[in-house]
Amino acid sequence: MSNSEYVPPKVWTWNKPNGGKFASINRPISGPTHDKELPVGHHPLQLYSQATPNGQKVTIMLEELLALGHSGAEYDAWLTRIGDGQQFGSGFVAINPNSKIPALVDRSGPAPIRVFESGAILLYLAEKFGALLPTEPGPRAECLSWLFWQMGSTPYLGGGFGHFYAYAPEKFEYAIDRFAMEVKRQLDVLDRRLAQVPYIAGDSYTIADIAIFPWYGGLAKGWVYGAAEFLSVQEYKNVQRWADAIFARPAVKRGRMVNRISGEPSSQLRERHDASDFATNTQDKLAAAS
Ligand SMILES: N[C@@H](CCC(=O)N[C@@H](CS)C(=O)NCC(=O)O)C(=O)O
Repeated sequence: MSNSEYVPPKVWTWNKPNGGKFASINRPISGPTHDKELPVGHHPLQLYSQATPNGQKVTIMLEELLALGHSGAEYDAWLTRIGDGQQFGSGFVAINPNSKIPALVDRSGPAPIRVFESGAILLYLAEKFGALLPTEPGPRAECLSWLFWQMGSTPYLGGGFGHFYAYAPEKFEYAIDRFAMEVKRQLDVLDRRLAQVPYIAGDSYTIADIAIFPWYGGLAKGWVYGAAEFLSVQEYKNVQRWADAIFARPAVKRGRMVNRISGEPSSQLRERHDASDFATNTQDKLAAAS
């Protein structure tokens, strides 16, 4: 496949795999591919997810809420293996018609409430527990502006830069240049903001930090796409300082482990059903016990 020879046909048709890393799960149609009910645990909140940056936002939020003493934030985190297409099971599609993790069901009330889209989940939880979202109109607007900034900006980092830098079957200079430029611009937006304030929304830690950290903190720390050197991330000193401060939080460390299926076995808590699971059910402990 040579990109320079490609002439788009009059009408696009889905007649061949595109060869990219996720070719086997990409489809131009939505809806379930198979019947599969979702498991339900005992806690009020049921999360179906994987520890990608979007998944981490929610598990970090839930661990932060529990650390603040909100026992109603107890949750079961079920692993949804997106590489295996589990997001296309009928039960998953019923709670997220967009077939993407994370998806949450709140079963604490008379009828279950489904929430999908990580930004909507963060907002739902912040409002439900009255936490990590300022109540004053000005700070609240600032927090929500940055939350929605993340939701709108990150597709250029993930679907744009990450896809062409790390996953596409060939390296296309045009695409990598275009998205590297945009991602560096985004990092500069954050760096200038964080030169003025300790946290993204101002003086306090909020859902804006929780939304932005797994992507841009992860990029700054070299965890995302292995692109730290390529993007000269060490230049963004304020982003680095902020990322270090967020990563130092125990709830952030725990949240990053939940539904993780790669990396050090001791960092992988594939399913979380109880706070004690962090001490007893990580992959290293399970391997030692078997
Ligand atoms: N805007 C969505 C994006 C979610 C998303 O892209 N999830 C990815 C993992 S990070 C996924 O489930 N991919 C599986 C697929 O596309 O089939 C959100 O923030 O929740």
